[in-house]
Amino acid sequence: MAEIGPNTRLRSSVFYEETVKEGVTAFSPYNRMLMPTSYGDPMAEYDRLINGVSMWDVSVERQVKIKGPDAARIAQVLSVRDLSGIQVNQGKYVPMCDHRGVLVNDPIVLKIAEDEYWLSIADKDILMWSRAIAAERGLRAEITEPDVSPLAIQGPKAEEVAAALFGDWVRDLKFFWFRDAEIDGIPLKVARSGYSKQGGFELYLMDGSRGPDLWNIVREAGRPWGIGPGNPNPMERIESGLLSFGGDTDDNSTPYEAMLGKYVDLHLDDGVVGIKALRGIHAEGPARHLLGVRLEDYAPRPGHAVWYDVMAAGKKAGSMTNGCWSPRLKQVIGFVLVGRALRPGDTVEVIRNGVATPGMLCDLPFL
Ligand code: THG
Repeated sequence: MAEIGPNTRLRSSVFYEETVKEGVTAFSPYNRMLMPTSYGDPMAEYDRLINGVSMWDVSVERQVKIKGPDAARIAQVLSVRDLSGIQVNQGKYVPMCDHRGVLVNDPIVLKIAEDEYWLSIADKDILMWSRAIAAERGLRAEITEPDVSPLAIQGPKAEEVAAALFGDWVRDLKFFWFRDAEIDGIPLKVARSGYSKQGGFELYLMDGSRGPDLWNIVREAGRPWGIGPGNPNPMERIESGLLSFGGDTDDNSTPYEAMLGKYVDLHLDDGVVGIKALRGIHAEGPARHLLGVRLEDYAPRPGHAVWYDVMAAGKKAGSMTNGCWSPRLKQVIGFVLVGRALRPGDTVEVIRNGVATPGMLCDLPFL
């Protein structure tokens, strides 16, 4: 087999060696790193997430650390959601837009201290973006990528594993809130969060040299509940209606077209990047929207497909941005990005590898 990197343009996860020992079989590029996307048995990985507990190397969710007197203002200027009420030790899911009101990211913003915020980002260079916006505005803060690597524990048994690791206080953590913790001298922030609707925690590892130690400590603690490796699971996230920035969005997607309209606060001041454009887009009504589609395809098939043509009344009406076999609905499902004229209940055809499959549009989430 051929080798790829690692080098300065393809950074290695601090959990990389452990994921290799676990038998990782696939990766996806993300923030100039590789995110594990399978360990070779998709149905077992899905089952652990739905019924048990799964541990994920999500260190590709890099942190952009903003520290300095203007940190709060910089976080707000970059976010189209009102951050004025955020408390220290709280996170919020926020859309970030460019000056056109087009999404550039959907991070979790963590308030670490009065003068320190982290943006826990999806795939795009927000370090460069943040530095440029802050400098152009004359705002004062250091903006860096810290040595922080999230490890997620997800699934209905995740709370048991987190309680075994840290104590019962984790049971009282509210969604997106976090606390400092230490295990075997490893510095962490423990948050109730994660990219699934099955519940769970994220351990923000703050010392990359301890990556293998942390992986093995979590693996051991989770053994009674059958923990095993997994990853942000395409089947579960599609069933649950979670957005994949860059997967379900393109270079024209606004928050209103990406199910994130409820996180836009149009009353924010004009200094917030994109807010003026969003006021106009909101008044006019967005051109497209994301809906679900249920295909007349009842054959379980592994894998996960993206950006197929969607036809309505014989004309191209948009794209199916993702699609998968749904183990719980026992049908192929996906998201479609289509014009606003198309509504739930309408029928379409999705062209996959030259073959048209009929389907019906529906609301999200599926489950
Ligand atoms: N964890 C961390 N950082 C991340 C992600 C993560 N950065 C990038 C990416 N994922 C951001 N995307 C999401 C998308 C959805 C959610 C979290 C991160 C999410 N949404 C809930 C929902 O839609 O129901 C709650 C949102 C709310 O109402 O506030 O959890 O996974 N560290």
